[in-house]
Amino acid sequence: MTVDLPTSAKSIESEIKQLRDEILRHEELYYVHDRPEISDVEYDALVERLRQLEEEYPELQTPDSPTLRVGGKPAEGFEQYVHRRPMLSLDNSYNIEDLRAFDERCRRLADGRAFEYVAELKIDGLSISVHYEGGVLVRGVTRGDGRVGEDVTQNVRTIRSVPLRLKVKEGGATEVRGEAYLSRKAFASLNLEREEADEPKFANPRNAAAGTIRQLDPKVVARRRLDLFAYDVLRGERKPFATHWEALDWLERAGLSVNPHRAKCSSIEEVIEFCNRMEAERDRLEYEIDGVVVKVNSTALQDEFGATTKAPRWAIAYKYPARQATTQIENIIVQVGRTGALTPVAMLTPVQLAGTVVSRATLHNEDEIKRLGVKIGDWVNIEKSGEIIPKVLSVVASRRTGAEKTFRFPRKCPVCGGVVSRPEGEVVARCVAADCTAQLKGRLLHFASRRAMRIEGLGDALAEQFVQKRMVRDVADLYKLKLEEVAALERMAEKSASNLLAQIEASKSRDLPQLVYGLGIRHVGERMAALLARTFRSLERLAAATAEEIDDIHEIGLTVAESVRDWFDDEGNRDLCRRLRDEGVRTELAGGALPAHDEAFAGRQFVLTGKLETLTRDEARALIEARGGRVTSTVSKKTDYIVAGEDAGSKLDKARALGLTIIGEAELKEMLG
Ligand code: 0OX
Repeated sequence: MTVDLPTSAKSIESEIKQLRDEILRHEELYYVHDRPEISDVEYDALVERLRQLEEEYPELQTPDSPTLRVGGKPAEGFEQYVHRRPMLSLDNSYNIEDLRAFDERCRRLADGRAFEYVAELKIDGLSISVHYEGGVLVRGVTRGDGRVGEDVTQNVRTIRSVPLRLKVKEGGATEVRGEAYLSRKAFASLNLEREEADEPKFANPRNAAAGTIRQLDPKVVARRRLDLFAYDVLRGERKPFATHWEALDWLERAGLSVNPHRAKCSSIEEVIEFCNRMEAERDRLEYEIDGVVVKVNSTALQDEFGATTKAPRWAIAYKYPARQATTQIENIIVQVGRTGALTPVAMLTPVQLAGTVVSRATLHNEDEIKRLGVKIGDWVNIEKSGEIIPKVLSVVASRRTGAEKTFRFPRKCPVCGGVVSRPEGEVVARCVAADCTAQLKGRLLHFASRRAMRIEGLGDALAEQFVQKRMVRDVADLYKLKLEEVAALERMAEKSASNLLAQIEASKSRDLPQLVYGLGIRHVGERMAALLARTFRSLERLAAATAEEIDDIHEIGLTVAESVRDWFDDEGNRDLCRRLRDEGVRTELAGGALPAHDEAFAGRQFVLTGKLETLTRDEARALIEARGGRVTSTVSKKTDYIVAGEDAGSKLDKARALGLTIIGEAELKEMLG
């Protein structure tokens, strides 16, 4: 599209085009080729610059602009979409005999004609169809029941390995099908975040991917970093290539990510070899797979073989042996974590599973026990996937004897007998007793953990004794422990007691982010703690901050802000902070004194408004923050400087009304030196 514009605007148009091409090139390098040339920060800066230009010149925005990857508003729900050609599922095979039987049927159907197979990985995600019109992404749809899916276009746009414009010339309608998935890394970091935020974790990457694609807020989807491996292409309802192999090549040329582990095989023996080879590789891959998909290469033969209502006759999934086992539940216990959350755990008759002996499996929560209908004494299927704790999948109903006992979820804390509360709409039940020893033990262990105050040697057994013997009532008491009393504990020699005290002493100089994280404030994980610490620079200042001031921090939302405020509003917690400081625990951010001219910034609040001449808002923010200043979005009496650019609006008026110091970009730059 060309737009008639005056010459200066023409140069804007060319800048926009250049930026767009540059961004697309970096996206492809990063997401498709895994070979980034620039840092995330540089990439974000490019996208931000483009977003600003497009905001100013909306007529220059194009439907394939990378800025469209995020920015959509949360959806109300998803529209249904009828697939032009059904998205079939796959017949499964679990052993080599099944594969040979599949081969025999194919050979019978081919009736003497020679043919090849393509073997490719079966990615453990969910199938998605992506529609392009004239090469531009117009729609993304879930598989649904195969006939009708849901329109999740906004979410599919956030997948960086899905190009918004195909790299090859394409007229008309093209449909790309593929498997959307979360890499192990993205899954682990998502679950870590959820754990820190006290939200239920996803059981595996597939569930996480499925939950993510149906998220109503595309911004949430964008953060979770879904990926997609393409495995099929259609034009209209037809397959445009003579072979599947060529289709995969074309997809790659079109800029999609196609899984590199694939093989053209001229016999089922070669397919079997591929299956075995990849099984050995399986755990080294960056994503989870559940087997291999075997497809007849020739699309003409595929059409001839046809499909049942459910699955094509020309393809089969060879599933790897599951990481599942069957065993008996001997008991169900309920653990109480540091936040008071009650987690039911099945104690199992030990069973060998994927290389380890498993004797417990999580039942997550009360609703999960109901959903599974599980009783004590039941035989159950359990699953272990990746690094996560084994979980109970289902009850083997046929093995019931009638002797199984119904499990009653406790109404009182199993450790302290305190009140258990489960607010409406929440799945997690919590002990709300302030003096619950299980919570205290959990808090001690969290405080002492490696990423918090790193007190080596303070493990489960010791924490248990400290709590039971009432030697420690909160984390500050750790700093009051005496050598004699620690040495007198079970299995404690003088030497290890003095080592422990040395560790506790050393923990006093951990930096503020570790301390804030160690306090175990709900919703404050490691990253949030670091942001809070770097912004407020001392525990005292953080304790005095209003929820609004905390919410003003870029990347921190209201839930966290309110949770922090609530925590510090508690008199007991404030007292705890005072005692920590009195014991000599560092409550100021380390990093040395700031250079003299930074006094102008340290601890000062800035508000940016209007359009600055040369700096973007993000650049100005970064420069101010680097000097220890703080950028907030609301003008208040506490604002030290308001930096006003062109077209500054109501914030400037408010600043004038409050008599605040108003500066321009030039003065800001002068301050920055
Ligand atoms: C996967 C995958 C899924 C086409 C014909 C029926 C299934 N999970 O990686 N599906 C297909 O193929 C469709 N291929 C795959 N690789």
